[in-house]
Amino acid sequence: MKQITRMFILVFVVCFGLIYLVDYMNKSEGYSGDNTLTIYNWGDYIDPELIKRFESETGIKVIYQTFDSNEAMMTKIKQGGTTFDISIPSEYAIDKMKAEGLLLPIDHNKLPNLKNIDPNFLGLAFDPDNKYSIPYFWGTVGIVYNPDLVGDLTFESWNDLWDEQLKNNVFLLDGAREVIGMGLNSLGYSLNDTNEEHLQEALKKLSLLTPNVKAIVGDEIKMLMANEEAAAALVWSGDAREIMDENEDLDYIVPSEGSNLWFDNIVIPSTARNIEGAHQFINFMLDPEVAAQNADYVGYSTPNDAALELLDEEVSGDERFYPDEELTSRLEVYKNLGPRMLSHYNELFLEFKMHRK
Ligand code: SPD
Repeated sequence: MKQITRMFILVFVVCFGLIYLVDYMNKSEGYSGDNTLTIYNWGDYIDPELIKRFESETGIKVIYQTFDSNEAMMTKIKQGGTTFDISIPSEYAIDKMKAEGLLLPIDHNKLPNLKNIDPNFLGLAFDPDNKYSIPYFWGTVGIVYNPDLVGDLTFESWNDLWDEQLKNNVFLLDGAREVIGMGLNSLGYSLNDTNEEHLQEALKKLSLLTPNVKAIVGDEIKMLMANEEAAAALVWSGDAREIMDENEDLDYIVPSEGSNLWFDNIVIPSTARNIEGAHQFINFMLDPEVAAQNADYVGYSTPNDAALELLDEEVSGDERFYPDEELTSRLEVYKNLGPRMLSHYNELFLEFKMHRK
């Protein structure tokens, strides 16, 4: 009898253990074994061939998911339940994630290729010792336009987008900081402004842009602009380069009032399970040949000096995408404005979007 009871307890413990394990793995979406690496990246932000190469060189299987804004990415990582090993937030999001304990420290000893990064991209204010983040791509925000479709506009100022010749002919990228920032910059204010009167003024100004806005779109903005579906668009610089590779008639400018200089860095979120694999991936992406291939594929500007040397001079010497000091001095980096103000920017952006409907 005793033996039957023991058997019964053993079977019960094993079954309970299995149920617990399956439940845990289900909750941990993205986790399917030790030798996997779950990457959470912006859409269209890596050459897929490089993922295959990383897998075959390391034997690590990559699980890949994408996001379309820093805000969506931070919400998902905060929710937990997904074991992301790698993500690629922008500077103000890195600062926020650091403050909220959402990032793990990175061991520089495991990154021999870190030496390839231009020192100008290291030690920036949002992560002074690069304890939590390693440079991936950087760029600006500006206007891509089709000279054949913009009447007599020459495009120097943000205010050109408000011109009545552009009725229903402008796309905007779907980003709260970018759109509110454009509104603020067009009025001569900082894109980190937190003065409520200025923010309301910017919202009012943006509402006047509504008749010109054909759509607010995600990554499809590249295909739409290359196919000449609108005359002008608010875009990130790398997307402009990709559009211009597809359609050579288009041009990109950073408006005279100033704009945003941004940095997207690789991080290891606190949800990570494969910390060793995450370091292997970061070091792989820092390899000059890999970084050059990636920059060629996605169109964004690389902070990797050794990779830059491998790029076509036509690309690395293009001041629209590798701006000179004069232009850079007119640019501002987004600050982490704190959770309340960042939510307020999101609310204002939603209000602008609602106004369009
Ligand atoms: N295809 C998406 C590319 C993402 C670029 N990130 C820009 C972030 C600016 N804050």
